[in-house]
Amino acid sequence: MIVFITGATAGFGAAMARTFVRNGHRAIISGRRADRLQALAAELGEAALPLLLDVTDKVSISTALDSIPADWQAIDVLINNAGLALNVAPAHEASLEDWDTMIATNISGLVAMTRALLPAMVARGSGTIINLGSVAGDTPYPGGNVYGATKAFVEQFTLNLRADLVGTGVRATNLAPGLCGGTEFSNVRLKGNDEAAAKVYEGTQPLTAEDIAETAYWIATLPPHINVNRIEMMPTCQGYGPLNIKRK
Ligand code: NDP
Ligand code: 8X3
Repeated sequence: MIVFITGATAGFGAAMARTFVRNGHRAIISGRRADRLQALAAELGEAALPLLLDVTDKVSISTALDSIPADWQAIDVLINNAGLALNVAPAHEASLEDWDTMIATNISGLVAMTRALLPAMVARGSGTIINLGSVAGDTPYPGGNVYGATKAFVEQFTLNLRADLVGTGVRATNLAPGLCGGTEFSNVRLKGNDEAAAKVYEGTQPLTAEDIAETAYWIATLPPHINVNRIEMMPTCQGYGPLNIKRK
């Protein structure tokens, strides 16, 4: 199997690349940080193809895809994992630039990658697309504003893919994790404030990147007649809370 992973330079994406390669598959690993890509490629050897790619830049996407060697082009699995949250400010204080970046990455980038790789899967009559959603796509929380909304888009886009792809042999899954530690997610969200990022996970046993990688691997290797439409997973220590009511 050949898996194409966006955002493989850290977190879930790097763990997914390791999981697929460990199980005998090939991984196209992509991201913006060349040094990280080269290090992971060196670790994984010939089973990995590093591709410098910014999902927010259509020229970068087409240049990267055009450079894929012929024997790597039959991509079986696309994992749209590249994504980010920026800040936890309430909507009336949040930066519009942060909002635009989240929309460009989590929505437009994911859509562009899907549109680029989907036709070949349909033509071959098989393929799996796994989109990284989030519990934030279903469950609102203070400061989640645009991040949660981008993940709601990911979920509905994935389900609409299912509607279009029935009968093509191509599968689509929205994989929506909750609290997950050991990645750069909170460091990115809190703009490099590592102390505040560490506090997000204090006193918890969060999911790990390996948990998500194993789940993605399971979804991708199910028999072809099975499509997991959506899967939401949380650490056992996380759950739902009551609705918020401001009392006088
Ligand atoms: P990390 O910050 O550890 O990794 C994010 C990856 O996305 C990096 O490899 C980064 O690579 C890449 N990326 C960011 N922007 C771009 C871009 N413009 N073009 C290409 N690649 C990009 O985060 P996680 O591994 O934790 O998160 C991965 C996904 O899972 C995200 O979509 C996130 O929203 C989602 N998620 C995370 C949860 C968590 O708690 N950690 C929970 C639920 C969902 P580079 O900077 O090199 O480009
Ligand atoms: C990441 C999980 O709860 O920080 O998508 O939004 S959360």
